[in-house]
Amino acid sequence: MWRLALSSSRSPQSLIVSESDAGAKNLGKPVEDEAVDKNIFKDCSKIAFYRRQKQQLSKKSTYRALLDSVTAGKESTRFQIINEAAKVPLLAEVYGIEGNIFRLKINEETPLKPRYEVPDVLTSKPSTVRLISCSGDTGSLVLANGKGDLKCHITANPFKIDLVSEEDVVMSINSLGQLYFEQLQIPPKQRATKENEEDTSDDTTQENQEELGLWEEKFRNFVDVKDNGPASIGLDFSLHGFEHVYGIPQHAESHQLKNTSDGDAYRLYNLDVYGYKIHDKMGIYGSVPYLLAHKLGRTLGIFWLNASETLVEINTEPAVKYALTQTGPVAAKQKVRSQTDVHWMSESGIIDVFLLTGPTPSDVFKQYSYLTGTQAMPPLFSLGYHQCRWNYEDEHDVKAVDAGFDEHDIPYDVMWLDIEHTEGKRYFTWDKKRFPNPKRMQELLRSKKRKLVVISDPHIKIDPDYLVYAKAKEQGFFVRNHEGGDFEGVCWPGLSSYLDFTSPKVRQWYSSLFAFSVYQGSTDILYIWNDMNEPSVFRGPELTMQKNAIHHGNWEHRELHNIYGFYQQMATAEGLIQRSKGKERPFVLTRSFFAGSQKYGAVWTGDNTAEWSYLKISIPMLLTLSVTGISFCGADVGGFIGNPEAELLVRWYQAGAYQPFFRGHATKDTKRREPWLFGEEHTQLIQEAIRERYTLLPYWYSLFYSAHVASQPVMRPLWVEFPDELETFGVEDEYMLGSALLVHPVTEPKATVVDVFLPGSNEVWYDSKTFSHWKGACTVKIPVALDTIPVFQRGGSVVPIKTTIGRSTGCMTDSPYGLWVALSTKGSAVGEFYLDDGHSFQYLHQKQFLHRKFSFASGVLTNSCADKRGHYPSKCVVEQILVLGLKKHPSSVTSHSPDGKAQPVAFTYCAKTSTLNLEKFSLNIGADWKVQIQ
Ligand code: NBV
Repeated sequence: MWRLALSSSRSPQSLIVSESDAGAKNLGKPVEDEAVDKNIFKDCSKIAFYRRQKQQLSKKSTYRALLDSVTAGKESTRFQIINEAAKVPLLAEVYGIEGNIFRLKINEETPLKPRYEVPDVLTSKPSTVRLISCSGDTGSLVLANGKGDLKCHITANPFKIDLVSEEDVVMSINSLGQLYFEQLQIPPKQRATKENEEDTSDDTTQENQEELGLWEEKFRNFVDVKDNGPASIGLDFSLHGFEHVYGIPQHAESHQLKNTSDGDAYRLYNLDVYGYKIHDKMGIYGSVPYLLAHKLGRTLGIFWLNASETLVEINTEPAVKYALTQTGPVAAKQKVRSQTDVHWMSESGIIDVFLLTGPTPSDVFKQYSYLTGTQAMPPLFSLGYHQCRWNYEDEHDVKAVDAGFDEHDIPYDVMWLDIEHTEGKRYFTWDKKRFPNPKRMQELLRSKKRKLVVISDPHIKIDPDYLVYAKAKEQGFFVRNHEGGDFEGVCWPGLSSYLDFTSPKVRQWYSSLFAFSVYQGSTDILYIWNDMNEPSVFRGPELTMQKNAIHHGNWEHRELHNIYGFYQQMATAEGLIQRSKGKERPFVLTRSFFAGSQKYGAVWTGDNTAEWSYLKISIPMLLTLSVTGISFCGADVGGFIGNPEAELLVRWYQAGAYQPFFRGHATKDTKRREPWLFGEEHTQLIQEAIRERYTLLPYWYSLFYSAHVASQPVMRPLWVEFPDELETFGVEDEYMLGSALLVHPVTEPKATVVDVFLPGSNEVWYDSKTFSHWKGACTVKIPVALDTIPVFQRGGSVVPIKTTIGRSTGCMTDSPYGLWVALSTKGSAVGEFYLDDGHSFQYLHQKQFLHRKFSFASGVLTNSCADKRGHYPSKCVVEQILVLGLKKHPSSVTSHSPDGKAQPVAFTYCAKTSTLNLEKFSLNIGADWKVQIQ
């Protein structure tokens, strides 16, 4: 049984209150500027299944495949594997999946009871392709995909699988013999009663029992009683020729994964870590058990579909090794192929792993989204700027802040309300004193085409008079404790129960709470934020739920911990869709997430700190999320904890304006920091940064469309765009937005210059402000003042922009467009543009969208249709075209409109910067036209 921790910690993690405080107003307040108390959280040495695997693996008992057991089914090829320790063989299944994916499943053939297989993550049952079994020798089996260019070469003894692509072994599985599988056992107590049937003698001492944590595991004052006993699994993957691996968010770490030393694995365990430490591999709010590897000529993915606590060890051996020569004792250089070994370990479940074979980064993105879905198409407003604070106090405060934006001519789209807007942290209610008339407040926002987001956490205050609680209680919708009662834990409202979002019935019911008739005071401009859904449980072990709490289907929490938050966001998004009768796109921000969360909305990086180092690490953190499918991600601008100085705040706005989810947020005890509170100069700088965001909205929206339909991340590490350039593989202080813009945010105080790496020997790059240009494959020193945001446009691209900024995205619907055409070294450029109504599903169901293509070649810019299926009438015109890199002063510029009319276009040309500016131009964005430059 679990006992409560008596936390002696003074850290912010001790938002933990004494029992008597539970439900009272003073729920403990964060202690500012205090580092994370890491003792609250486990490191590897405190994790029993880690210790067991290490201990057992050192004994080197290898598995062998029983190849005479092979059966080739319609979907998969199955065979048994066994080692001396295993009582019965395991069943291995290899599947070929459409799009050059292999799936390997290993489970017990007939476990004592079913083991958890993660549901609801795969978008649909992946289509299998038949694998052809080619003759191996007696000790091996070769399975090939249809074309025969990809093969799984299975060696019987010791059991190993090589993934072979065109005769090249790209990956080996279990070549290090780390396959580990704890088969379910009868609990010792029951075993003892069956004395005669089995030998019950236990060779392990009490001490060793504790060390192994088989049926019980202690941590601080908590005891985890494990009814199912040990059930952990593990497997190793050797990636041949790979030195660069990425992914497995969420960690406050570098984009490129680091080697782990013993006891320092990347942990995937969703936890609420206030002010998390940076450059640390501890688990924070979300988990995507998906790793990418890249080398020249190939990108691979390993998707480990398991929702229990997971650890990942990485070991990269570079390409050059020193070895003794055979002829003498002198150390000599010996060229060996580099290799990265990845070792996955999970507490329970089965081995279910997808091998994504690429070969390009773009192929791997498609393969992963084929399995887990693409980024949801966000409503346009959600790409604008969001203003949040814990808390905007009352309606009056909201009104004043909203007005502040207009007074300072700063666009913004969304006002956010944190937990204090509710009646005693009862979600779906309003504090009557502070927010007596929520509809009136929303009407005010609506009048400026702005929106409201309010918070809705998964814990529900235990209060029989609270309707949400009463209904959920009555229907048995809460997670249960080990003893069978409702699980109770302390969170913001005091003693609370937690909705069991893993149950489809609970999700359906929760979704129904968002109906306008049920959620009093809500209107169609209100959207949702799911916080604390790791789930966060004050005074729980590691501030989360006991692992032996019970969910729908009688599954223990340990089986599915990492997917709990995913389900809440799923139910919330569904609720918002339903309230509009299926018409409107939802917007839901979640703190906790899992593989596939991209289908339901946006993710942010939680409680960061107002320090330069946190601004800096936001880039790799977001890049990692982006390559693992979650394009709509951001970090709290300004840093949630603490008070940023004006310079840091300005730099953070500048960086945030170029990150996908753009929200300013601050914790309770910080000083107010609305953009206009730092003096005129800084107000203007922040205003400019936000306005740049709005200028680029058409580009952002088009990129999100490409993420949605073509699986390409919005924010891309350089290696994704330049996969053949080694120099890009480790870059994480700059990145690409789509394929056209390179952004290098300033993340150092008092910077006067930044070193910007411009990749690609065939590329030319243009400074987006000064229009200076450089050939690629060099590092340039860019002088920066406080108003500089280093952004470079890649030659060969066309970027659509808005030329007039309004108060919010909604106010800009009819405003004109501009095109930034940056010519390549060959004098050409291409780009795309996507538009729809910005809020409904009509783009999907009625094909009401506009997808255009711009191309520039031989002096002619053409606007043509990129997708004939789409139709969307737009009155908007392109009124300005800027051509960068035009070497020659044109003699004339003529536009050719759809009706065949040719008209001269007024232009200015600057020889110094080689730029041509077409103004007073006016042609419909959705029409076919040409502009000829002579
Ligand atoms: O709801 C309050 C905060 C919220 O503002 C923040 O963004 C979340 O990450 N929430 C965490 C709970 C309390 C944090 C101390």
